[in-house]
Amino acid sequence: MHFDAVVIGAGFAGLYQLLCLRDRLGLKVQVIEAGGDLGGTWYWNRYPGARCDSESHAYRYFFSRELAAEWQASERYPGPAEIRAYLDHVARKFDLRRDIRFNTRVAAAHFDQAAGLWRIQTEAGGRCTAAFLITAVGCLSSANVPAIAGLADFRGKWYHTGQWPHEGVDFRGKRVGQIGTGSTGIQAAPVIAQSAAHLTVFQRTANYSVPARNAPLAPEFKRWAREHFEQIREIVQSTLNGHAFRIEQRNVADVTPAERQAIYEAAWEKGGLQFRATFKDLLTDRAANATAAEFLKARIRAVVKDPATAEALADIDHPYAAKRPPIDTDYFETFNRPNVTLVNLRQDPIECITAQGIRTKSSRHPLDIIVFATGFDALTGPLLKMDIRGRGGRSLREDWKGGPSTYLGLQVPGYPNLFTITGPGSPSVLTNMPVAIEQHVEWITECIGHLRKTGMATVEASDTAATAWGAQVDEAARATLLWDAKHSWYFGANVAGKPQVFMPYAGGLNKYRKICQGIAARGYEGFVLARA
Ligand code: NA7
Repeated sequence: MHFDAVVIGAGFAGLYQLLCLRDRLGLKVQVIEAGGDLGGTWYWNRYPGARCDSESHAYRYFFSRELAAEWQASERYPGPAEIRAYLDHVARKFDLRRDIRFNTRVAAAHFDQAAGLWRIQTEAGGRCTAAFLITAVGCLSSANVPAIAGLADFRGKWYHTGQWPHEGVDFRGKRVGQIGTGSTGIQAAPVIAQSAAHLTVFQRTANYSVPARNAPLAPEFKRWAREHFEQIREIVQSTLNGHAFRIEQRNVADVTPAERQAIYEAAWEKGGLQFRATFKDLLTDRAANATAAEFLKARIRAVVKDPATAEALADIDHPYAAKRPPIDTDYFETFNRPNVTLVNLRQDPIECITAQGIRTKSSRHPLDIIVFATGFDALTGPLLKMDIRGRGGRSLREDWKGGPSTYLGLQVPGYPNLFTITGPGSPSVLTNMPVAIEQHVEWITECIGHLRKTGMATVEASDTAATAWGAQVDEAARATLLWDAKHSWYFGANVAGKPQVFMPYAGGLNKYRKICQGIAARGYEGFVLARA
């Protein structure tokens, strides 16, 4: 079967890409999705406490006012079920399901240079071809289960949060060990602790967290969001990170210490990622950042009653928000429960997993269940799981051995007509994802439309453009404190053997949007367009 375009993935990115290519350009499109239904990341992410950290009035599509008027989430932060219901609504409204094949995983995609098309093969052996191949595989969809010796011997059950059983896990009466205290672990621990007999949290790196302050949305807020759709869209499309709040234009040094304290307290009470937006230099100036870091550490010490536990939780080794900043519901309070223990792996590292549980250097922790909240092989992982081959059989796995090289996170030199939605080198994980996704999908759609109009068959990023873009991605990260947290997954540091390259573009979604627009306006500068 031949298609004009094959899209891999049926989450936010894949659905909108299908809609744009099929209904706006009139192409024959097939979406291939490994999961059993829509949702992408949210199809798999169903762990206890799972919730989006973006606020629901911003975590959605903005391309249709009518769609926005039809659907509103019920809470400040949407949970996985509500996100899936929203995507189901979108799919029904635009009749998308008929072009999606579920339960089908793409194993390989090879560019056939002679025929000028992509040959796609699924794990089950299905084949098809396409002029354009678009990956909408998500940035955080390839689960990272660390290779800890002895896991195969463990007699209890273990789960990774990103591959959670759909039927849920019953923690009642169970001794649970949770490894990982990133955004996911911080969401999961309070909920697991409510029903488990005992929860042991294994912490390698202490983390900041600000209360999410989730709550049902008040009718007045919902009305306001409905009536201010255009204004909210204007904000998400013009801010650095695609969220529906602007970053304050003051520096920390512009205010007195008392004013600063009051600003942090107000942001703490308000809750959410907006804490980051209190001052414009929080992510660029070490001294400015230290004031936020101290404020947050003081909060941990004030909440957590046991001094040793409080100290281990507040002993944070990186600037605030230099790693992805979590938001929580009663995370630090959870350590005051009698059934919760913290193990500080910096002092007492894991030696191995045994049949009975986890053995650290100084003690044994008998467990019935281990929860791996250990994150993802971010950005490159989902792409490199597939055997992608470009011109002359060159392989993406080989080409990216030293780290990903892309032009704008949209294309890879040597791989004509392959587009990577929110790929490495784009703002992606540093943003409110649906807004970054819409920008990419619309840019790709316009690019393919341009090729069709001008009778061109292929578009391919040039090597020079990709090299220059890589330097810009590096430079943008170096200008921020994100560069200081070398052990973050932004660098790929969480996956053993992964090259240490800062992957997302940290220059801001607003700036990036203008760069992409300019490149298209200048006749797709840096791309080579060719006839068949
Ligand atoms: P993260 O942010 O990568 O967090 C993973 C956590 O697991 C983090 O605390 C890691 O510690 C810890 N980890 C990973 N491997 C190990 C081993 N081997 N031993 C002990 N601890 C380990 O993933 P999340 O799922 O929380 O969040 C991912 C994103 O999803 C999030 O940012 C949102 O955008 C949504 P480390 O910090 O590496 O020392």
